[in-house]
Amino acid sequence: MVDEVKLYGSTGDSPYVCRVDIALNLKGVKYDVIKEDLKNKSDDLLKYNPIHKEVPVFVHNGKPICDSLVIVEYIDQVWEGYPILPVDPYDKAVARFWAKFIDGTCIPATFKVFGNVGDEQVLAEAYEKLQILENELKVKGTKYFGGDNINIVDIAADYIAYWLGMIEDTTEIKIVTKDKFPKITEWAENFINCQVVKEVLPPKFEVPKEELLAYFKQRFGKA
Ligand SMILES: N[C@@H](CCC(=O)N[C@@H](CS)C(=O)NCC(=O)O)C(=O)O
Repeated sequence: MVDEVKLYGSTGDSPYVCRVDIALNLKGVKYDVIKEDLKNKSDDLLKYNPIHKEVPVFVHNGKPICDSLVIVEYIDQVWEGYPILPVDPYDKAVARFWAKFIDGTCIPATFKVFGNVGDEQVLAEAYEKLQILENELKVKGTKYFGGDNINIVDIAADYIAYWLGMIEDTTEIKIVTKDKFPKITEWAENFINCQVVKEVLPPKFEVPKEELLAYFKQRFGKA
């Protein structure tokens, strides 16, 4: 039987959707992309992800899976070839820990900076979380979080490598500087230049500064 593989993404390219693109590219899986307009979600998206109503949704032979990192793990288990998670149970648990830390702690901390411009405490919190990643890269001393090759931790951090810089450029609020976070900067450069990543990264976006800041303020600003 030929696998039917569909990825519901969005017209505004998302780092969460891109995680799935990277995983599929690593495994060499062919798939169809359905681009959702998030302001006018399709019935299929609402049916497949009724809880969060978000992309990405991955549909494999008619069965939907939601949440980018869950999808990445699923892809790793279903398709052989490139190991996206370590095979050793301990190493796998450690990789999951870091992917979760990046997803649930580091990324939201940076969102808050753009939603609370000028708030020194919010900025200090983002620095504190990113410093943990900086230290981890320093201790590992490898090209990627995954070692010589990317793994789920690098994929989880795609937003930090690519989208964060675009948001910083647009808003003129710089969080990750080479001086403050040399290891993250070096890692980001390596990551976006990794062939399998480069092939699926969306083009740079252009959103007016005011629109972008208003979005972050509304979603992540302190009440
Ligand atoms: N935890 C989710 C987050 C996905 C997410 O935030 N998706 C955004 C696009 S970047 C979305 O679909 N938002 C729905 C909306 O804007 O209504 C994941 O990792 O897949």
